[in-house]
This record gives sequence, structure tokens and C-alpha cells, in this order.
Amino acid sequence: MPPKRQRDQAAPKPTSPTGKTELLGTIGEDSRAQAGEFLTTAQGVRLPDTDHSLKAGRRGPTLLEDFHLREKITHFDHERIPERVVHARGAAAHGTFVANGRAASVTKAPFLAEKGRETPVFTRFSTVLGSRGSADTVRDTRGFAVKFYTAEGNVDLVGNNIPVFFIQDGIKFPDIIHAGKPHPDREIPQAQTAHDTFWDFVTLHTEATHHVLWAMSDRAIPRSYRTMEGFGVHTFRLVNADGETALVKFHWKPVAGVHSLVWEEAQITAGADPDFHRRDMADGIEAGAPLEYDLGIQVMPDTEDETFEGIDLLDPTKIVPEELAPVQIIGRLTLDRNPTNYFAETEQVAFHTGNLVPGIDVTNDPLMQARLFSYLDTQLTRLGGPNFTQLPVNRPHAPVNDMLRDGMHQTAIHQGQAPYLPNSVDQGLPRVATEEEGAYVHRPRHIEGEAVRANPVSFDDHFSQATLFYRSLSKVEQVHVVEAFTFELGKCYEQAIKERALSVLANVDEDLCVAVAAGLGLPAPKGKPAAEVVPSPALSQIPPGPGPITGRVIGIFAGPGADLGGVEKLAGAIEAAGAIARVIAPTGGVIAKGKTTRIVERTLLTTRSVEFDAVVVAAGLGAFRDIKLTILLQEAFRHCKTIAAWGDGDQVLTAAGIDTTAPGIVLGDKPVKTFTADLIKSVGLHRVWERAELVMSS
Ligand code: HDE
Repeated sequence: MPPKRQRDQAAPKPTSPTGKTELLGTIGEDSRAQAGEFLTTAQGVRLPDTDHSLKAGRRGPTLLEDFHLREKITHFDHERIPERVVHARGAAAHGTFVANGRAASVTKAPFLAEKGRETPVFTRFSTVLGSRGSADTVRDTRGFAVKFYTAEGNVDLVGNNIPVFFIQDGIKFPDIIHAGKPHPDREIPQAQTAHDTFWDFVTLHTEATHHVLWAMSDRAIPRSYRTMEGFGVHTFRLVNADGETALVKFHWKPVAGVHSLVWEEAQITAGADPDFHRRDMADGIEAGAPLEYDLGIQVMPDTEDETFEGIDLLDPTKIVPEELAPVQIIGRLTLDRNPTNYFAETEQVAFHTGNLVPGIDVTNDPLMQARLFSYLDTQLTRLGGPNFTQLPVNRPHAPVNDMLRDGMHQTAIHQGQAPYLPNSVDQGLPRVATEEEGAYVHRPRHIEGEAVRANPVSFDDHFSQATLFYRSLSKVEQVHVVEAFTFELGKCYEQAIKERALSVLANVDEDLCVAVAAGLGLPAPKGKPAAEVVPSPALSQIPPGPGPITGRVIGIFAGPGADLGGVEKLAGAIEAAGAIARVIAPTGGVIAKGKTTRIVERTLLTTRSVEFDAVVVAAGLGAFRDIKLTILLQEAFRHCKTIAAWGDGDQVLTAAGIDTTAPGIVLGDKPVKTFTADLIKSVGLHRVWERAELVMSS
């Protein structure tokens, strides 16, 4: 009997061109791209051969007459559309949002307010700077964009995994992006900020400092999309059924906890598996471990001055510490279905911050205001015309009855004679709705003032929250920030930029500035950092205790002679905890012992430590030696991952130079319950941070 196929090996479900193609998401029959048994042209004509062009004789020239060749090549020539100018690299999943009813007091939007209301969603995660083919694990802010297909119309919450932004006014967006993108002459470096133009801009433009601190922290190298927070960034205005308003910040809280890679791991992964995050999400969903996030809101009173506890709520470089305004959970997002077609869905999805329904309104945050213009505009170039809302992934689930007509790529066949209002020809229909009938009625607002190109004075505070962020981190996280600054500035060529960066850091925190200066071999300037800040523990991502290990990957090194019964038992326990067990062996194929068999999923040649959250060495391999295994174990040790072994497996660890008495090393005679429980608990803590100092000083 062939060995059973392991869970993580499940290939994406095929969409056979000879069979019925799956419908895209929840979309109707008309979106069926391919059907039937035979290969045809785009006109439906059956083809006898698609491998040879029509030629004048076997060795003769190709004939222009060959309509199949011309159609095939022409279509291919036009397969690409412009990639997104930012957030080009992304991956997405379908799912559902279920409201818990707690938002009813602040918003009348039913998809947020009604207990138990289920809304289909499509969520796209992304990096900001890299091209569409760049690596997933680069140091960058991540996009977290959610399209809610609500019964009242589409709502897009287009957020990031960092709660603040580099700029306070949208007019600066081209500047920060031009500075962060590769240098225009040689187009290097790809997908990263470790270069002169980025640091030139952010050190001259100090309102970026708070975001820069986050970008140099572990937040910018998430372990996976599953373990990443999301933020709406701007302050929104919610309106309840009585017309009362509140100022609100949105948060996505990952059920799996907030966890990151370490920098060396992120760098190795960028080469070893550039698709790391998208693979992790797709594999997890395929393995039956959906991604889950709670949606939370911080609710602040809608006062005249739009500030809360001295924090200007219109300033997108500021957070409201959770200790001052607790995050109230209002529903849960579950992502449990992979897209069927990357291009049709993930590439063509078009988010727009102005996609809102009654109950959600915007504020005068000048960054948000510019975004309200940009998102619709950008799609005209990217998706080639104004009818992109008809694309299956963008199509609302609410009935659409607009007066928008014609244009490039029109696929609807509109009926009626009068695409205008008022009309009598179509009996005056469609008619406009009242607020009671669900119309989006903009709240009357009193607006007065001189036309000025200026910011509120409170926007001038560029450093106090950067200080708050740094001082709220744990020691190990602070060390990572120091290392990130030292790495990035160390990659700059211009001495003046490094010195200017240090003078910015001097205004954030003296210790931080001194440590980075030491790494760069430069003197530390003096600044005026805030003397006292009340730390916000919620900003640190070190978990207080073990969390779930859903979707985590644990590698088990086995091979001929290994205790296969033990491997099976351990793999079962790991999978029962919602994680993925992968067997690594010296070579591929199947390991067999007695009647037990196990497919080898990774070999020492095809894998690297970065694929695993923990590594276990099975008994029976005590004498096995291989430099690739040594490197794998040493990397796992250095990256503070849990390492385990049973039976004589510990000899492999010792031979690899692993100190088996160090924290986070789980040993046992057999993979019995206590062994697996210790392993799972340790992985649940994400990393063995007690080992960090040992590793850093080694
Ligand atoms: Fe975006 N942003 N952005 N942005 N943004 C785009 O829209 C823009 C900003 C964000 O997965 C573009 O369809 C301006 C903040 C995400 O498809 C573009 C400004 C935040 C995504 C655009 C900002 C974001 C985008 C490029 C300053 C976090 C990916 C392609 C005023 C709250 C969405 C596109 C996806 C994409 C413009 C600032 C998040 C050009 C002008 C702040 C997650 O329209």
C-alpha cells in the first residue's frame, strides 16, 4: 500500500482545463473562464495541435495565416498589467467576518454592529516597497487590506501592520516612496530601506521617526501573516443608529499572537524561500489551520479639538496607547480559503479607502484625505479603465444600480433607456434612497478656515512617541532595534546621513543613540529625548505565557534506522495541537521500519532551519553526522528556537556543538506525553528568549 499522504503535502486543488473550472469565489456563472473537454481558441473553435505553428513545409517559414499562433502569442504579449506602485508583492485569502454585537453602541453599520452577522471577506497582505517578484521576509511595513462584501455595499479597511505612518500629510507620499524605492540609476537595492536615499529622507523629515522606530523593530519582519497585528492607522468616525459619533481606531489582533522572525533568519529566508509568507498562509489554510484575527476598536469621544489625553487624533504619526483606551473586540475574521487564481483575485483586487457604508465615516486626517483620492485613481492605470468594479473579486454582493456606462472593458449589458436622473423614460427609476432606506448620508459638518498649507501645531512633536515605543520594548526587542539601525545605517555610503540619523536618535533615547553610534564607530551626539514616558506594555510582543501553536512548523529529523513509531506519535501530537510536522531526512523517498512507513518531506539539501519553528532529532540516529544538519541545528539554536531530541538523538545535538543544558532544549528517552507537552509549550512561547544573551555573546 502506498504510504499515506501527509497533511502539509496537500497540493492546491487542481483546476483542470479539461474539466469544469471552479467558480471564482462567490461569483456567478458568467465568470466561468474555461469549460469542456477540448482545447479551443478564444472563439471556441476546437484545435488539433498547439505545439507546432503552421509552416510552409517542415523547414519553411511560419505563415501569417496561423490564427491560433497569432492569438496565442498576442494574448501572451499582453498578460501583464502594471504592478501596484506600492504594495506590489502580496498574497491573499478569502474568509468570513463575524460581528459579536459589541459595536452596536458606536456604529449602525450592520456588518460590525449585528451580533452573529457573517460577512464574506477577501484579505490581501503585502510588503510596501518591493516589486511583485521580491522576497516576502524583507524588513518592511506590511499591508493588511480587508474587503468586506457587506449586504449594504463593499467596505475596505486598508491598513498596515504598523499603527503609524511616515508622513502626516498625503502630499508627501511620493517623496517617502521615491526615497524608499531602489535608487533610480541602478535600481538597487530591491525591497529594502538599507540605503542612502531612504535614510536621507527620513532623517531630514523627522515626523517619520516614530514609524522608523517600528520599522527597525521586530514588527517589520513578521513570522507569518498569521502572527501579525493590523491597524487602520487613521482615526475613523463611527456613527450609531441615533446619529451619535465617536472617534475610533481599528486594530486586528491575531489569535495566534504577535511574533516575528529574527533578522538573520529573515535574510536567509529571503534567499532560501522568497515565498515564505505566502507559502505559509496557503499551506496553513490547506492543512485546515485558518488564519484568525479579532477586530478591535479603541473608542474616543468625538470632541471639538479631536484630541484624546493630549494626543491629536488627526495625526497619523501618533498612537493612542492601549492602556489609555482599551481595545474592545467587536468581531472575528477567519481566513480559510485560498484564491483559485492569483491574477484574477489577488492581483486584480482593487481596494479603496473610500469604500464605506453608513455608520463609518472619515476624519480630516490629511493623510487619510489624500488616500481618499489615490486609490480610485491608481486603479485606472493598473486595471486599465473605470470598469474594474465589475471584476469578480471587486464586485459587491449588494445589488448595484448605478448610472455609470460604457468605458474600457465594459462587461455588463445595461438595460433601460435612461442612464440619467431625473428621467421619465424609465419611470424615473432608479430613485434615490432616504437615510432610513439605507442611503449613505454625509453628516452635515461645519467647515470654516483660511486656505493654508500648514499643519496643526501639535503635529510638530516628532519624537515623544518614538521614545514611548522604544522604552516600552523588552530588553531583547531593544537589542534588535539597535542591531537593525546599525545594520541599515551601516549600509549607507554617505557619512553625513549616518551622522544625521544619530542626531535624530539622540532625540529619541540616549542609550539607543549611544549603542548605534558604537556599532557605526561614530561619536554619539547629545539630544533632548523626553525625560519621562509612561511605557505601554501592549507595544512589546513578548508573550506573557505560551500561546497557541496553530500553523507552526516543527521539523523532525529522522532517517533510516530512526524510531519511526516515535516519529508517528510525535507527529500526531504536533498535528493535534494544530501545527504541522515535517519529516527531514538525509535523502528523499520513504523511511520504513517494520510495518511503519513515513514519507520524507524535506531532505537536508532541500531545507534550511528557517522553515521550522522548532527542530526535533529522532532516536536511532546518534551516530549520524552531516555538515548541513549541523548548520541547521546551529541556526535553530542561534535563532532561539526550541530544539528537542529523544533517545540517542542528543548525541547529534552535542556533535553539532549545541549546549544541551541551554534553555529551550527538550530531551527525553521517548516522545511520551511530557516530552511533547514540553515541546509544544516551548514553541507556544515562540522563542527561547532566555537563550538570547548566550547567543548574542557567542
Ligand atoms: Fe496606500 N496605496 N497610500 N497606504 N496602501 C496603495 O493603491 C497611498 C497608506 C495600503 O493589497 C495604492 O491599489 C497614498 C497608509 C495598502 O491592494 C495607492 C497614501 C496605509 C495597500 C496607495 C497611502 C496604506 C495600499 C497602490 C498617502 C496604511 C495595498 C495600489 C496619502 C493605513 C492594497 C493600490 C492592496 C496601496 C496610495 C498611505 C495601506 C497608490 C497616496 C497610511 C495595505 O493608491
